[in-house]
Amino acid sequence: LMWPRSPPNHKEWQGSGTTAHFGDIVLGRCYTYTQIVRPELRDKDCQKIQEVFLKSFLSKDPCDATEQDYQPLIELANQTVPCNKTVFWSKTKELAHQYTRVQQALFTLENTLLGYIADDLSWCGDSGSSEINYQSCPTRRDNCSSNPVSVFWNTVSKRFAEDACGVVHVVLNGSLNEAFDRRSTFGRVEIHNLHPKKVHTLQAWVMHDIGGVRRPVRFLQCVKNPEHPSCTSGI
Ligand code: 2NF
Repeated sequence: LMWPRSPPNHKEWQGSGTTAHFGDIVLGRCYTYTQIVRPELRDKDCQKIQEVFLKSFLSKDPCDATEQDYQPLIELANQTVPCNKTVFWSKTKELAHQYTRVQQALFTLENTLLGYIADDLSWCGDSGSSEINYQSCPTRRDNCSSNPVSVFWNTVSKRFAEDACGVVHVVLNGSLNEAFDRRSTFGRVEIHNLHPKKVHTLQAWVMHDIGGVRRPVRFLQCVKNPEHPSCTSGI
């Protein structure tokens, strides 16, 4: 007979541990979002969402998280963003959110239920215990790219992009040498999961003077969709 291992009291991993009061924050943010921010979602079951979120990573190896781990959570949240209202961002988090705070019909991922709940939180568990690890969580420095947080963002970002339709927008940082970074979530995941039959235009807003440095534009406003005649320019 094996007792579950007690949580380590030393730092097992290099990253910071699960955010203190993780479960309460998830529940509170879920209620804030569904009751106050988007009351049309008031019938969502936040207790269930919290339970399913915790189940998606507890008692599992935190270097072996998978997209499937988050499928039940994604299905519970089941939120549709209207066509023409999706806003991606890369290295422009503050600015993009300032913009969607004013333009409330627009949605970044963090303006959807799951993005709102998880933004800036950290979480992980352990395969040998059913406890939350508040001490430390693995990162890429631990040679652990399939950690629960990274896999969560890759999975929900992919789904967010797959669901996008009409004209979609991306806010990029024109003060960097490369506003479009292929290694970012936008460059690695989101752009590759837009459906050409649904998304006819990707409009990039390349914002200059972020951080006060102006550099030449290297990115055009429209990604070509060969099937759509109105879209004539490419990357
Ligand atoms: O934390 C978020 N809210 C978040 C994280 C990852 C991805 C949001 N996203 C979604 C958003 F919806 C945007 O459309 O992807 C887009 C932004 O990601 P990006 O990688 O293109 O932009 P960055 O400014 O380079 O990164 C944004 C934040 O996400 C973290 C990164 O450290 C920064 O704090 N991040 C990016 N990739 C990962 C990853 N694989 C990541 N954190 C963990 N694992």
